[in-house]
Amino acid sequence: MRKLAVVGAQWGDEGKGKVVNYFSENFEWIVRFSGGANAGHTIFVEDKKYVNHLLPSINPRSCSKGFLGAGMVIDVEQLIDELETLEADFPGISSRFYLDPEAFIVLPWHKEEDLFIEEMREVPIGTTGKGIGPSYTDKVSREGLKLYVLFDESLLKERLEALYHMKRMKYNRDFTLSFGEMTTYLNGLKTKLERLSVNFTSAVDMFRVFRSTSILFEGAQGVLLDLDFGTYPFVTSGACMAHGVSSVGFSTFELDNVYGVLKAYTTRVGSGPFPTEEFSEVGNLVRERGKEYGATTGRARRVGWLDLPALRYARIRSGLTGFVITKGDVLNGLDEVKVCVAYDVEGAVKEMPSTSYDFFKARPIYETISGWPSTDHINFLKYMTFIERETGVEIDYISYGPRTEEMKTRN
Ligand code: 2SA
Ligand code: MG
Repeated sequence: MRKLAVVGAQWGDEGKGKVVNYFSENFEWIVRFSGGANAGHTIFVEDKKYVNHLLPSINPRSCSKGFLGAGMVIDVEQLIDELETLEADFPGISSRFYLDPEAFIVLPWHKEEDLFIEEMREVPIGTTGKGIGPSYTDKVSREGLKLYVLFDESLLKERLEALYHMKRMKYNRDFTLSFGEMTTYLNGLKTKLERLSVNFTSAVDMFRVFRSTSILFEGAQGVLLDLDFGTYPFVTSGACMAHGVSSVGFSTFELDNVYGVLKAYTTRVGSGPFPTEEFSEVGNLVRERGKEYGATTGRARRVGWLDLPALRYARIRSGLTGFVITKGDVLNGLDEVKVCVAYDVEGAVKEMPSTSYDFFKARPIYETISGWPSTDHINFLKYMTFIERETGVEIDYISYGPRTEEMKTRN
């Protein structure tokens, strides 16, 4: 049965939610494998817009199911909010979501920590403030709380107490919620989750089911924000590339396709290198037209031209087998469009950065091409052919608007 991964090919916000939602009809399971409520995946059901931060972008109208894998960090309160929003329109939908009990919990302490660590940084990363970094930090340093602790009273007490102790020692400060308040808070969330009839089932127990069914793996953020291969340290703390499927028990060799979602231009939220950033009026125009504001934080996104060296890098780092291009329509009507074809890295021309550090030193070398009045126009077709030739990856699908149905195959 078919296995497809959809990942962001740039710095996130390429339109993965919409793309996943388009494909979701043909998949039994939609699986999120990394990240947390820092993501903002927008889907439309008829005219109504839903922004999911944690829930996989299942199609509420079909019978597909969603799985939240062990590589995720889960803000349980946010999860309940999202479930309740969907429940109001699709009663019973919670029972179509499954959580791996091995996933980590994002606590209010983590969100608080996220904010004050940002204040302490000489150059803030521009995080979403959703507690992602601190929660993954606790995971790696072995102080984190996995979801299963919610269901064992004495274990919860033991782990929470140890964590609270560590945090207060480490930062020499108090947190808004005390240890006792946090226990009450988590017990309240547990009761709500039980009422919502969401499932707790590990990927181990899903092994057979997952092998015999179709799965769409829904990536979060984009390759260039990946903890290992993005523009470190200006990255998120999770896996943004297809290798993240290993946390659900899959090898990337089991994937039939890895689609990179590619926006016809580039955006980035937060700090860090962005070689093709455009500060001119055109940049502002694209931001307004493309509604380039964070789906989670509402922050204005930085906007720039398409960056081919970055895409070549993304292709190799993430083993992309195809592209889905989005938002070409946002550039409709521009006389000219610039494309970065190579970088000047300290005087040397490079087609592709060798390491993530090259992004910090890169100056874009542009080619200017003619714009298009609509995405059906020959100039947009030429633009796509140019991208394909220059990256060696075919564009298989074209999205020409925010709605799920506004999508067609390339040929
Ligand atoms: P974090 O919060 O620790 O993951 O932040 C670290 C960096 O990762 C960036 N990041 C994102 N970039 C684009 N889109 C994201 N999701 C939201 C959206 C963001 C929003 O869909 O618009 O609403 O602001 C996302 N999540 C994390 C972040 O900007 C930092 O650079
Ligand atoms: Mg987004």
